[in-house]
Amino acid sequence: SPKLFIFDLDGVITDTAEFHYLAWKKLAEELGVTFDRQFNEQLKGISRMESLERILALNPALSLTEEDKEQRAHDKNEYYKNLIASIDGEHTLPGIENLLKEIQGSGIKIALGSASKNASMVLEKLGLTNYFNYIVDAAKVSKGKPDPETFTTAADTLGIAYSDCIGVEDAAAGVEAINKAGMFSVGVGSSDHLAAADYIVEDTAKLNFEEIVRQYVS
Ligand code: B16
Ligand code: MG
Repeated sequence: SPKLFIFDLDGVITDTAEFHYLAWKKLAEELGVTFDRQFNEQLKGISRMESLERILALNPALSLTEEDKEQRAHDKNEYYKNLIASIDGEHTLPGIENLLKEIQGSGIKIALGSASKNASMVLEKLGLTNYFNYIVDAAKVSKGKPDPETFTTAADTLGIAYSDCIGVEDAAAGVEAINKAGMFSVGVGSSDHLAAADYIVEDTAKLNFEEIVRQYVS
């Protein structure tokens, strides 16, 4: 059986993915760049600066100085923090807290593997910090998803073999990172984006502990 579950944050534990989208959309509009949900899929799991670079690439006529880029990334984070200021446990996605309880109850460790610099704050607001044995956020890794470092760092720190780990992700870049780490990947969302996952469920309500373990073992 598995020894460690590693959860992505945005889009898996809570729907801050929607707030990231709204914050980027506001910033993109200020830059005069058209930005839609389809394009936003490419930003999921990607770091703040890399996301900005991808948005800027939509309009090759734009050329920003490094200083301006820093300012724009900062602005986006301010919009994002305003949007998440009032979130609480009600914002935990369906089935997640119960799943965390079951995993913890069965003696399996739990880690967070997030590309967000705001990860610890969000977990705290949701009241879920106590379920986690370790938190990997953007400050702990040098290479973001799809590099496997976010996930391998969690396993290495807790002393667990990669083959004993299950990663749960809503982003294509995240699933790729889990697969590259040699872990079992669970994708949450549409198979259009997540076809590479070892096991896919439509939404978090369909994440069932016993079923995930069955899929992992088989
Ligand atoms: P921040 P995850 C990722 O979090 C988000 O999916 C991505 O949209 C965001 O740009 C990234 O964190 C950086 O977040 O600006 O808060 O540092 O999905 O890996 O939990
Ligand atoms: Mg995510």
